[in-house]
Order: sequence, then C-alpha cells, then structure tokens
Amino acid sequence: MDNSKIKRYTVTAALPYTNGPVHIGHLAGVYLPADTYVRYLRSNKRDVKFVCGSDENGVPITLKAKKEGVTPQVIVDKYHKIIGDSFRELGISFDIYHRTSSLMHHQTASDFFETLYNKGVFTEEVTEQYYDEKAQTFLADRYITGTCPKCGNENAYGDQCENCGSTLNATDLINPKSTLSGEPPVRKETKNWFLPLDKYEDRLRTYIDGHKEWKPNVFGQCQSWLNAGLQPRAMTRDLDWGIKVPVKGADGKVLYVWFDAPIGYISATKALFEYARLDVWNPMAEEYYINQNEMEKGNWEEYWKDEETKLVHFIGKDNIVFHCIIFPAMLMAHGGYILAENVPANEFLNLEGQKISTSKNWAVWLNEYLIEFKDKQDVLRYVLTATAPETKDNDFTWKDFQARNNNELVAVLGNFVNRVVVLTHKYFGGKVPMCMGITPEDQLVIDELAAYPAKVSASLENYRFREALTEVMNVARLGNKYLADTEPWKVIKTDEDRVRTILNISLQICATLEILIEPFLPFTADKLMKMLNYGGHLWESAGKINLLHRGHQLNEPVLLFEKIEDEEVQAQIDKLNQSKVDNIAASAVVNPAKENIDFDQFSAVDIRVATIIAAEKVEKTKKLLKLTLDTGIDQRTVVSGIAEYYKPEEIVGQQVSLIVNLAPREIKGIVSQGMILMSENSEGKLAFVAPVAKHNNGSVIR
Ligand code: B3M
Ligand code: ZN
Repeated sequence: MDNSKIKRYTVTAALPYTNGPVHIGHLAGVYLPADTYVRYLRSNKRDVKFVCGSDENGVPITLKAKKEGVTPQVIVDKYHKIIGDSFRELGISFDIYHRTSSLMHHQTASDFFETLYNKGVFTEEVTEQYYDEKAQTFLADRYITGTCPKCGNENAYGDQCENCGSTLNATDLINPKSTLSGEPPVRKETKNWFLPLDKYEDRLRTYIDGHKEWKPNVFGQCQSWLNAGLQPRAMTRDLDWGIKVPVKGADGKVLYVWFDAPIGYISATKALFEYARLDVWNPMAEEYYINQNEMEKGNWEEYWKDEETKLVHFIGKDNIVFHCIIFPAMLMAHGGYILAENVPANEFLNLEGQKISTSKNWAVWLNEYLIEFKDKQDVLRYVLTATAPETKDNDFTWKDFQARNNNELVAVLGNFVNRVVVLTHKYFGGKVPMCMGITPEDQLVIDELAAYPAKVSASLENYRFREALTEVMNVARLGNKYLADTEPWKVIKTDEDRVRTILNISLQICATLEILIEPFLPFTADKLMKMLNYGGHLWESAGKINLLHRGHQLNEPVLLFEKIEDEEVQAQIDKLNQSKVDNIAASAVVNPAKENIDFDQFSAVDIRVATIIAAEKVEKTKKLLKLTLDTGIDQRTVVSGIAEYYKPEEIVGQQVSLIVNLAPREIKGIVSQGMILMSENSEGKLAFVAPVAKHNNGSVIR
C-alpha cells in the first residue's frame, strides 16, 4: 500500500485470554511493538485507532474457572481488571481496551455469524465428538487427557502432547479420560457449522502472495498452510460458555472462540465510537478503558471498510494462522471489509534460557513487575524492545536487564541529558544559551543529528523496532561523544561563548531525543519534556536545531534513570529459582501405596493430639531435637529428627500428632516415648501434621 494513499490506520493487538495476567513474553511479542508503532504514528499526526480487549470466551477460561472452583464470570472479571490495569500502567496507549463478554461484542459477533449463515456460507456437518455421560456434556479437546500415541506420555491433552509437542486429535489418545468426571468419554454425534476454508483457498493465496513484504516467518507459515491444502473448520462448539449460536437447532452450542475473538477488534472499534458519542459518560463504559480524548467525529466503519485504511495486526507467532488465513476468509465471506496490510508477528521470548510457562510459573508477570519495580515502566519497555524476538526466539535474563539499565539507560541516555541540563544551570542559570557561531566540528554533529529521524522512521515503518531503538540510542551516543570531544567544562575557563554554542547544540540534541524516545519510553519522554520545559512530541520537528530558543528557561535537572543494584535482580532470580523448586516438588514421583492392612491393624495405633511445651537441640547431632510434650495423658520426652526444619524456640506451643503407644526407644542416651507424625515431601523436607483447629491434648486421631 502506497504510503501517500493511507488516510487512517487501524492497529490491533491480540486480545489476551483472561485466564491469567500478562507476562513479558506477551509484551515483547505483541503489546510493546504495537504501542511503539502507534505512538510513532500519532507523533506523525496520522489518524490511528489502537484497539484491544480481553478475550473472555472459550475453553481456556472455563478450564481456569474449574481449576479455581469459581464461575467463568469470576475469572474474566478478575483478569480483565488485572490485565487492563497493568497495560494502562505500562503506558500501553490503547484507544479502547474492550472485552468480548460485552453486549456490544456479543451482538457484533452474533450478527456476523448470522450474515454468513444467511448467505449459505457454512456447511453443516454431523461428526462424532467425545461426550461425558456423567457430566452430560460434550468435551472440548482440553477436557480430555490420555496417553500420547507418539511418546507414551500419560497426561497428553486432546489437542496436544506437552511432552513431545505433537498436535493431536482427541480421538488419537489411548485410554482417553474426561477431566470432568475422570470417566472414559463416549463418542456421540453432534452437528456443527463449518467454514469451508478450502473454497477460499484461491483468494487467500492471491491475498498472501500480494504481501511478499511480510516478515519471512509470517509469510512462510501462511505458504505452508496453503500448500498443505485448507480443510473446512468448525466455527461452533458444544460448550456452555461463550456466544450462543444464533440459529435454530443450536442449543448448547457457542461460537468457536477463534471465530468471535478477531471480531472483537471490530466490536472494540464500534464501542470506541458509540461510547465516544455519548455526551454523558455511560456507566456501562466503566468496564472499558477508553482514551477520553476520543470524543471525536468519524465512524467505526471507516476504520474497517475503507480501502484507504491500513489495518495492521500485532500478534504472537502462535496466532498467525488465525489472523492470516481464518479471519481473512471470514471477512471475505462476509464482504465489505478490508484485509490486514500487515501482520508483524514475533517469535517467542524465553526467560533465563527456558520457555516461558504459565503452568510452571516460569514467567515475569507484568502486574508483579509494576509493584516490585515501581516507576520503572520504561526500563522494562526498553529492555524488552532491545531484546524483542523479532526474527528468532530470544532470551530475557535479569542480568541483562540490569546491564542494559545501568550501561545504556543510565550511562548513555540519562548521563547525556543530565550533563547538558546541569551544565546549563551551572553556567547560564538554566537558560538556553545562544549559538555563537558554528565550527566544522559542530556542523558534522548537526548533520548527523538531522539524519537520524528518517533512519528511525524507516525502521519503524518496517516493524524493525530493535533497530529503531538502537538508532535512537545512537543519538544519545552522538551527544555524549560531542561533549567528550568539546569538553565544555574545561573550555568554560577560557571561552564562555564557545560553551554557549556547545550547550545550545547539546540541548537541541536533547529536544530531538525527547521526540524520538517517546514511542519507546513515554514516561521518560514526559520527564525530559518537563525538564526542558517544552511541549515536544512532534516527529516532524525531530533533528532540527531550533527547537529550544535562546533565553528559554529550563526546569531543574532530575535523573531520568537510576542504577539497579545486584540485590534487586538477585531477588528476581531467587523468585524464579523458587518456582523451579516448586515445580520439582509438584512433578515429584509419588510412592505407590503400601499393601492393604485391616482395620484392627490400624486401630491398634494410638495417635493423639499433643503440644510441645519445651524443645532443645540434642548435643553433637545435626538433626535431633529433644522435645517435652503434653499428651493430655502425661508429660513425656520424645526425640525427633526435625532440627533442620524447625528451630527449638519456634515450636514451643505447636500442636502435633503423636503415636503414644510406640514402644520406647533410646536415642543418643535419651529415652524417646513415642513418635511425632510428619509429612515428608519429595525433597525430604518435613512438616508437622497437626489438627487445623486447636484441640485438647489427648484428643484421639483416627
Ligand atoms: N486470545 C490467543 C492468545 O492469547 C488469543 C488471541 C486472540 S486475538 C483475536 O494467544
Ligand atoms: Zn507425546
């Protein structure tokens, strides 16, 4: 699409599932590049709408609800808020953060389906699906586990084996089991509506072939889907959470989540305009995160139906087929919509050398980061952009995070700006000094500066955010080099006029930096803007040397960045290591049950509640404590091997479970009268087994 023909932009960012908070992988892959792109467009005075929202339908939500023992509604409300709030706090500048549980979305998606249905687009097919007779429900793939036919993993899911990574059909599993009832499911016939993707193959091929400029990973994936031949795909599911299928005979069925979710971009845009038109702020709108400056003319259709609108989808690589094949096919079938001009999907970000995993809690969660690194939004934005997995998977490490903050943000960008503003205050009372005549050396710097905005633009227009950020930092490097070469702090002793020129030029570099960093580091740009006391932000001014006029008063210098200390990143590494320990414990082999005993054998063991009334270490041993217990029957001494887990002073008053009729034994010269019950985890760690409520000593445990 020829740039001069573009009237407006619609930029979408993948709708996150509301089954957990957002982590750094999502940010690096989707939300930061999208936000940077949009901020850049706005700085260029282009008309752009940036839409996103929560993906609140589908199986991921119902599974999470089941796991937490609450309704799906509770889950989506909880995470919609957490995700929306943390995006806002990170400065992700959506024009609207909508949600797919909203009425607007239900209606839009439902109408869309109906239109296709009325046009006779769908084929109806009766297929056999797994059904749980006990729970009386059809089972989505994720509700079925069984043995993977490829690798023998006994806990493979109906759609995928996480052990060997193969994609599966639920019917491939050996010994399938319903996760709802634990019973083997039966096969039952059910009718669903299919989108015949095969019929759109030619048009899709023309569309994709017309976009050779797409990133190779995206273009390549599309080609391999097309080459493999497209199959009809069910657009409805037997599920009770989601958008009801709006046709007769579809009771108990909802729209396939990948049918409704991309329509979420459209309904969000609609909501943006509908709500913006209301004079009175609608309480319904509370649930949305709408940029309040949005009170403007225009209508949503221009952003979705006009050929002069450029539509760009920012997504992660696992969503490519849905955005490049299925959604375009839906839009073609519907008619009247434009298709995406680009889908700059990123690869995956790893964390400390390992795949990010929600279930293993191997992640840096945005909501936690924002609390633990208060006011350091831009540090995360910077590091994730600098290490974004644009062309291949990449790794985030806390050491690198620290190094980039300390060696780049603090030492290069922060240092340059600080030196210039401090010196201007020191020598000229914080007023921009006059440029007193330019040397050839100055001219080189001025020319170099002037060339940067176009370089950064070229990178950004082509979705090369890392490269763009490197160029921006090079402007600060240019500034630092200029100061180092000209040494105004020495020259001031002999030639004040020369220093005026040097600081004037340096301040102009600061002003350009303010404009160029804004798409990447909006909080820092704001700080810098205040320090320069100047209302920058317009891209067209960047690179010029008349941005700050002589005599213009600067504000007091503030530090743009602070050093991050070893302890801060070590705490994060420790936190991750704890996840590792927890995972090992969770995946630990559980010993098989011992042979059966009869009831008499069990009741021969007399177990009572007792309270520890004194405790001391047994001399010359590492593991043993000598305890005095009140058993309700008597007071007695017990020697217990718990010294590595409990300190004597901590456990006085602790209730425990004690076998009181175990024959006394002598341990290290002390007669031990009984045994305290302990649970032992797979790492051999011990913990007391005690009544959860306080019981009288001597109470029977059975
Ligand atoms: N919620 C999948 C994901 O979070 C999905 C994206 C929808 S975009 C329309 O990866
Ligand atoms: Zn497998």
